[in-house]
Amino acid sequence: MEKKSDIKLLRSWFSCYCTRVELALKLKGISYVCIEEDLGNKSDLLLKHNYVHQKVPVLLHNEKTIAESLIILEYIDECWTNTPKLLPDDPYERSKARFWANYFDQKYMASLIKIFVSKDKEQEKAIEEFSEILEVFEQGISRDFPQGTPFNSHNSLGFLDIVVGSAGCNYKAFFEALRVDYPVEKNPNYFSWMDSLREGPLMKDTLPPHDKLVAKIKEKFNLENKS
Ligand SMILES: N[C@@H](CCC(=O)N[C@@H](CS)C(=O)NCC(=O)O)C(=O)O
Repeated sequence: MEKKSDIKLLRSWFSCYCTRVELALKLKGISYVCIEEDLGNKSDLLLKHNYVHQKVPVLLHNEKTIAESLIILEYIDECWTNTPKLLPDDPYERSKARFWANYFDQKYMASLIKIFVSKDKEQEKAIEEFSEILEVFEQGISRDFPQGTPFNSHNSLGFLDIVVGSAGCNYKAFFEALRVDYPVEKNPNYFSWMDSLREGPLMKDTLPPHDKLVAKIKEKFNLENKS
C-alpha cells in the first residue's frame, strides 16, 4: 500500500486530461496529493518534470515522473494490478480501446477547439465537422464493442469511459459557454453514453463544477466578448 505522499498529481482543475488521471486513481483506491498548477505562470516543478511539453497532468510516483494522460493511465493500470482493471486482458480488445482513445484525442479534441476559436460561418462548419467526427466515433464504438462500452458491460469505468467521459461528460458546459444549441439527437448513442457516465458517483465527484467550468471556458476563449 502506497503512502499518500508518495503520489502527487500536478494538475489544473479544469483540465479533462487531469480528470482522467484522477478518475483512474480514485477508481483504484490510490491516495494522492494534488498540486494545482497555474498554467499562466507555470511552476518550476512542472517545468522540471515535464520540460518537453510543459503541460499537465504529470504524475510523480516516488522519484518517478510520468507525463501524458494516456500514458499515465496505462502506467497506473500496470502498477496497481488490483481490480478493477482499466484495460482489458485481451490484446486485441486492448488495441481497440487504444485506437478509439487515440481517435478521440486526435479528432474530437481538435474539432472541439476549432468550435471554440471560430465564429459565424466558420463556426457552423466546425460544428458540422464535429458532428461527423462523432458519427464515425459512434459507429466505430458500436462495431468494435458490440456488447456495449466497458462501462455498460461491467458497470465500472474502463479506459475508454475515462478517456472519453472526462471531456465528453462536460458537453452541456461546452455548449452553454459557446451559446450553441447543438442537436444532440444527431449523435444519440454518444450523448446517451455521456449522460449515463455523468450519473456515476465517481464521475460526479471528479468532474469540475458546471458553472465554474462554463465561466472558465468563457474566460479562456474570450467568449463573452465574441459577437
Ligand atoms: N496530450 C496531453 C495534453 C495535455 C494538455 O493539453 N494539457 C493542457 C491543459 S488542458 C496544458 O497543460 N496546457 C498548457 C499549455 O499548453 O501551455 C495529455 O494527454 O496529457
